[in-house]
Amino acid sequence: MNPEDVLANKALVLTEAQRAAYFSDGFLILPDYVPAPWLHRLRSAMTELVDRSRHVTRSNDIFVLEDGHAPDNPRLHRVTSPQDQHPVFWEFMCDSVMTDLAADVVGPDVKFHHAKLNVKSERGTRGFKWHQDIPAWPHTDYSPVTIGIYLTGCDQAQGPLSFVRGSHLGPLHSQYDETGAFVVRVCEEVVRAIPPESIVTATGGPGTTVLLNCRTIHGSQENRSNHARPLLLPVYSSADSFAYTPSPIVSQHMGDIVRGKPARFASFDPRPCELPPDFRGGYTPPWMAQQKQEQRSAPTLGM
Ligand SMILES: O=C(O)CCC(=O)C(=O)O
Repeated sequence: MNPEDVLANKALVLTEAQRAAYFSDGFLILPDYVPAPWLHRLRSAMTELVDRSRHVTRSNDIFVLEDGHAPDNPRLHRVTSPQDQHPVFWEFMCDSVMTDLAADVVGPDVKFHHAKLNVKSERGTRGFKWHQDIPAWPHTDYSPVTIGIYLTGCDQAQGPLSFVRGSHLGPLHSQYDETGAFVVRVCEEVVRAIPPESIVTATGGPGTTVLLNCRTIHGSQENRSNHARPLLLPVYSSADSFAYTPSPIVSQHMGDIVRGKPARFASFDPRPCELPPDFRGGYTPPWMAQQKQEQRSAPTLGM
């Protein structure tokens, strides 16, 4: 569904000014949005999953481990598809606290695509270079929105998300490097052209929530603090927006309608999107692809 049709529906939880800001900036930050009882349940569920990871020795389809991970010191980069691992996450992703918010920016009929929980353990978990999301999971239009929830809050030292204001209205940049590797980052030439004044960083208390359009350039830095930075990241789209490549992250819930009704016709946006590699052959999490690229080339500037 295109933004004009979304805006023809009355907003449910956002003000019209907030919706206008989302569509003009490509992101929106909502301080302390998720209520404390939900945060409590989500953090308990996360603790259970972190406990499950203690005896995992290599990254796998569920847990992406960080350097130093050990049974007595679990260090996680990510839990992939947490909604498939613990029922509380799926209950939350289907609750109106999420689906009404998604509806305000994708329209009343909302479809779930995938989710991850970027735990980003303390003291050294890597950042994520500047990138755009949609080339990893192209859709027939650009309605997909990632809703990011800081489960315990995030300060400047914890590697918060940063966004380039208005970049969703510009071009989609290649996420491949010069060797043809899909590294999920834009090249240095693009990074150098980012006006510093257009960069906005999302910090905030527990429950602070960000809405991120799938075309917006964003990234994050290393977590240098003594605290993990758990960020839950469900992705939704309009029901009439369809992914047309195999997803890098799979879920039993992919394609579920979590609000409203299924579409009978697809929505199309003619702006082109570079295709990702065929993930049926395997998926390298972005940090690993970026790390391999850095090992191949000299250190670079930027995130
Ligand atoms: O967790 C982070 O710091 C970055 C996440 C991100 O940019 C993404 O998942 O697209």
